[in-house]
Amino acid sequence: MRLLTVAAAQMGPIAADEGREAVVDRLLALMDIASERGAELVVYPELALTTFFPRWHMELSEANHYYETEMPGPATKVLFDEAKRLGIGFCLGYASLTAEGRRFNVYHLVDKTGETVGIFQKVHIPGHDEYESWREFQHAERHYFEPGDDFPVWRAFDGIVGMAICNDRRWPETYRVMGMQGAELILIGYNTPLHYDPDPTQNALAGFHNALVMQSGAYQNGAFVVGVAKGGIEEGVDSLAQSMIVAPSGQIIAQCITTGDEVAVATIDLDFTKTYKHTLFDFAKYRVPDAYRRITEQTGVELPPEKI
Ligand code: CDV
Repeated sequence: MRLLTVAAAQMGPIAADEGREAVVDRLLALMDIASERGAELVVYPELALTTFFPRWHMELSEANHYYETEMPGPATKVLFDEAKRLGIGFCLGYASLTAEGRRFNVYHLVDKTGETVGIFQKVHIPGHDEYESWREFQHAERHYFEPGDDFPVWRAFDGIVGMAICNDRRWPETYRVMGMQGAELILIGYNTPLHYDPDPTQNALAGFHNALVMQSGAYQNGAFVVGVAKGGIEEGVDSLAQSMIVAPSGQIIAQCITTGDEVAVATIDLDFTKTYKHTLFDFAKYRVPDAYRRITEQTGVELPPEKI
């Protein structure tokens, strides 16, 4: 058995004028609760240090204060220090502005000693680039972020760990690319408004779709998934909560019940992934790459070789 106690540290709204120090205090409080409940890894949401600023369209230069230019930085170092003191790892979502001026929506995985394991850059950037006046609120992520181009996995926490951010979770290849690298634990942070302007008929299905994609991704790749929301009404926009921990069976084994700051904890056995990876989803035995290649030849739609 390879037991690991993981915590989904859901957050309620972060106000636009809530300073980094106040937000980090909330993250520390969640970390302490997770640690008291035995967690060895605490997972925070997407953009966990700021409000979800892509709901507004502004000049990039006006948005710079929403980005981190270093991690840890002056306000976040205490999080790394406390994690090291408690011997707990964490995964933190934030907006990153690199020294070269590149902007990414990232997830940063830190081990129990406070050392960085890896940084993932969100691949599927949803929404739009230009201001769109017909929307109730903007979802201008394509204005604020460029896409990453890979779903790597890392050896950490005695297992194989991958990361994804929000819209990535709706795409099967997100899980499959990591699954093909043996991912046993997939960490996902999200901010999902309950109102979807391009097609409001989907509004009532937000919770269903959230569970559907994460439960399917876990099951079809024999992996645990930890999905963590920033929920509740933030700057007038209501967002889905329902953070959850999903087993390779596709079953939800822990779930948040509020829309605010809350911790859901589960002790998982990473060896349980074999129950699916070595049976129904034995990729080496049952996948038929030639069939995918034939489809590619017939349709002309090319898949990169590593994805088939
Ligand atoms: N932050 C996100 O990526 N949100 C998206 C939008 C499209 C609602 C999501 O897939 O949840």
